[in-house]
Amino acid sequence: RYSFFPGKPRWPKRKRYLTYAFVTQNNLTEEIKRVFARAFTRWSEVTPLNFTRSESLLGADIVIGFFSGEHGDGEPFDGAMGTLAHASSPPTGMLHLDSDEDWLISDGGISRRISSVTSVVDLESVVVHEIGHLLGLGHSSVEDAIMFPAISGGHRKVELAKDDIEGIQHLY
Ligand code: TQI
Ligand code: ZN
Repeated sequence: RYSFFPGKPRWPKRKRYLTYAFVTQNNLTEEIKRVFARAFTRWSEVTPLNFTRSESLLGADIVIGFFSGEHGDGEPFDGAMGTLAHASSPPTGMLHLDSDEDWLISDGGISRRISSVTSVVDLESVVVHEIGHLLGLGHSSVEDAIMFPAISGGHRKVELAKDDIEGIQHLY
């Protein structure tokens, strides 16, 4: 079953429009930005929340970036595999991804790697999971849930399960 963080933190009721911005030093392609847009849409379809991309980092509710190793938040990334990404719980919005993963970008059936290391990790799958954390969901014990804390290498799992939807609709 779904779970929440201690104290059940969530974005405040008055905030139905959340903005997200990408850190500028990453220079992400539109193709990669579309992966994030699709992942946000999966959650906005089942909640009253709306996500819009902001060109300005200042004032953005959610800041997204790829980082390698130590990157200033006390939770360094660890190279290929191990930790893939981490996100804060509401009402802080940071989504960090480990740039040392061999991220798989699936867009319209075409898959491509953006880095050169060994095991591939599907970017959209990880982003959908991390957005769940950003919105206040903890891990789920239901194996086919997005919030289940395991995913097989190269596997794509992007559709919210009934359990994810029930969890997020309990919060929003
Ligand atoms: N990062 C962990 C995660 O997002 C960070 C974490 C560990 C965590 N314990 C936690 C977050 C407890 C909230 C509460 O789960 S990760 C997956 C998996 C990771 C793991 O890099 O290990 C996904 C990121 F395991 F589900 F596949 C994304 Cl999808
Ligand atoms: Zn998780």
